[in-house]
Amino acid sequence: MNTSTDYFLVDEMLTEEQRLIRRSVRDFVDRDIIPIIDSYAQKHEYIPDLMPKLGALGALGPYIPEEYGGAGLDQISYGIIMQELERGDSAVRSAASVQSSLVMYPIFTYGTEEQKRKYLPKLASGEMIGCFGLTEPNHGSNPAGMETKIIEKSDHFVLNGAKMWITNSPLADIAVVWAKDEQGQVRGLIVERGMNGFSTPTTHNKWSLRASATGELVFQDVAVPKENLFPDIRGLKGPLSCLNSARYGISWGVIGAAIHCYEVALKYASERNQFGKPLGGFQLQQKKLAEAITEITKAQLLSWRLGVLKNENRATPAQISMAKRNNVEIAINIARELRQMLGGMGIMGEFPMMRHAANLESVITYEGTHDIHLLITGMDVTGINAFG
Ligand code: TGC
Ligand code: FAD
Repeated sequence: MNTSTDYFLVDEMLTEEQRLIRRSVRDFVDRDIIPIIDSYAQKHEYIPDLMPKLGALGALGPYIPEEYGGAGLDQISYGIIMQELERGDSAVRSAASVQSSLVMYPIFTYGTEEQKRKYLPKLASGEMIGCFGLTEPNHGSNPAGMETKIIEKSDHFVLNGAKMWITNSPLADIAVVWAKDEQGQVRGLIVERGMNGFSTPTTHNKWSLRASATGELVFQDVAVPKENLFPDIRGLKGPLSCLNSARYGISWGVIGAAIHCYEVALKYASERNQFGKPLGGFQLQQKKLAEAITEITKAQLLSWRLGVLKNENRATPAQISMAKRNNVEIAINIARELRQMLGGMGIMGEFPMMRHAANLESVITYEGTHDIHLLITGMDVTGINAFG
């Protein structure tokens, strides 16, 4: 019996440091997440103190330089961390990837030196929690239509508008917010909890990512000091460049969810007998397992190669879209197929398939829907924009 989830020995392409990182994050997830995650997901509650624990692990802003509190790691290390966290739960990976790719990345890339020194070390340790506001009630796939606005005054901007579906918003100390200025250009700014007119209502009743805190960002004449603006980045490429980093991390993350489902199903197949033999002895069940490990293997190779290109600054947005789209699709299919393999037990909280499958419904929707990523690939190969 070959129980490896690394069928093509991707491990051998990792450095010693990357293997150590994987080990330490996997140990953390096995010890601190897997035993409790079902209960938090069932209660629809966020795991308390998750962010400081992720900070202590080095999982927040892993590729941000050490002088700003990050771990100064490469992109493959970042991907491996996301994979191992999502083996626990997509909500845990979401919390880490929003903080890393959507909050620390823009502050590091577009922020002033003062902004970097003020926010990055606390975000890296998990003492401070951040969120990212791009999506609005009327503008999801098409963020260019955003209505949130800033108006310039002498020493501050007045911010009005609303963001919706924002991961971490109910817990956040700061929000990286994208809004249009009076010239209609998209600008980025840091809004702090406690600013008058800023509130973060929680979104209740999700059937997916139940251990993730999701909410809105509401701005009613919020006075944001001028020093909180990202000074030089203008246009949609500001937020979209952050999505490149997060989507790349998701391409790795979802492999972790698929691996967890596969590990559990393979074990179950050898232990559960029907018709006098283990489930694993039936061709139909072998098909499910064989196809799952094949797709996991292909996804691992895709993300590893994308990580190499990212390390060399050569990964294109279209390549990232392809990897995010492919890997989320294989992961959600694996979760659904392998749930069936457990029969009735597959619907129970003791087993992770339903939770992973339900989580992956969000993952296939956020950071660009499955359709949007297909259209990005379509536009790349034909040169024709089919969005409008
Ligand atoms: P378009 O005209 O194509 O581009 C506008 C400008 O942006 C540049 N650009 C990019 N730059 C960097 N990275 C990318 N991926 C980029 N894609 C485009 C482009 O070159 C152009 O630059 P310039 O200098 O000419 O101004 O833009 P469009 O309005 O036609 O929209 C394109 C489209 C539809 C692909 C884009 O808007 C899109 O990706 N839509 C999906 C929206 C989305 O993904 N939202 C995610 C919200 S955040 C989230 O979901 C977090 S979940 C977190 C969690 O819990 O883990
Ligand atoms: P819509 O854009 O209304 O799309 C509806 C359907 O129409 C989709 O199937 C879509 O594929 C399809 N569609 C849209 N346009 C086209 C087209 N041109 N051609 C063909 N089909 C099309 N956003 C943030 O800014 N920050 C966050 O932290 C964040 N976290 C999230 C957490 C969760 C749990 C969820 C569910 C979402 C989160 N989002 C976040 C928002 C997410 O990015 C959006 O939900 C997503 O981009 C889709 O937007 P929408 O929901 O408005 O769907």
